[in-house]
Amino acid sequence: MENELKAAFLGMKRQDAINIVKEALQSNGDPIAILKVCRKAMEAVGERFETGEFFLSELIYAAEVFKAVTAILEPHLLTAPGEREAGGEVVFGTPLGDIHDLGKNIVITLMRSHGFTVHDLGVDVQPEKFIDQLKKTGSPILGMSALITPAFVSMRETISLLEKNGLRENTFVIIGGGVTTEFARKEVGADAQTLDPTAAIRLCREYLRGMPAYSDQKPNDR
Ligand code: B12
Repeated sequence: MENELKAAFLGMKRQDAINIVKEALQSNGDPIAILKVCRKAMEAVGERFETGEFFLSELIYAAEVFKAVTAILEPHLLTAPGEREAGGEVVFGTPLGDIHDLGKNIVITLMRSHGFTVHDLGVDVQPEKFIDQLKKTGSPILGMSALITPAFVSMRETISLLEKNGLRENTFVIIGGGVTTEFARKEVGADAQTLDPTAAIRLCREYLRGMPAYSDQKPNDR
């Protein structure tokens, strides 16, 4: 499936990609694993862009193919309402200078389906806007998604502004998105970094469990 899906993305074959994902789901494929394969295929598209083989138009079209397959995957990724645990509030966005949002939207969808209340600020978000929203909502978690390296500067600025506003100590900052790494996490001063939405949910829950307002949840609520 992996090679076929990659070929469909690289060949800009939207319908092929849709069919492959549908078939994989029908044969009980794990939707998270299928999502990972799609992400890898997008990486391959990015590599061709980097080498000059693809242009911006291909990136745009690949994004459309990705949206089409995630629309099919989404219902399989969601938790049934009855199975939802209470989650915390999260302020989320793509930092200033960056307009990528496909990964951000997936993580937000999954977090909401796992009971989190997510305030999505969209893309190209000014550091001040993140701070204002954190103050307004009292959210204990800030999620930032970055796909281009210049976004590291705005993430760093946002975290500095958190410090200046006395919010840093009580805010769990988690970052993700294709270009982020553990090294980047340290550089920008975030608390956690992952590319895996399931791990992101686990990390946020672990953080909330350590907070007085949330730590009285029963162990089987987790
Ligand atoms: C699609 C795409 C675009 C689309 C975006 C459409 C959209 N609505 O998002 C468009 C065409 C708009 C675009 C534009 C540009 N792009 Co672009 N793009 C890509 C591409 C091919 C795929 C990105 C993607 O959506 N992947 C799929 C998603 C699902 O993966 P993901 O975001 O990593 O998300 C997953 C995880 O990271 C995680 N996650 C995501 N966010 C978060 C947040 C948190 C808190 C957590 C915990 C987890 C998490 O969850 C997701 C689930 O799997 C990448 C290639 C690549 N290697 O990624 C280049 C890439 C990111 N783009 C690149 C570039 C250079 C650009 C442009 C500058 C091109 C140009 N000359 O104009 C512009 C940037 C404009 C700007 N100011 O932002 C470069 C960046 C290089 C760099 N290191 O800076 C890349 C890497 C391509 C390359 N190899 O050269 N792009």
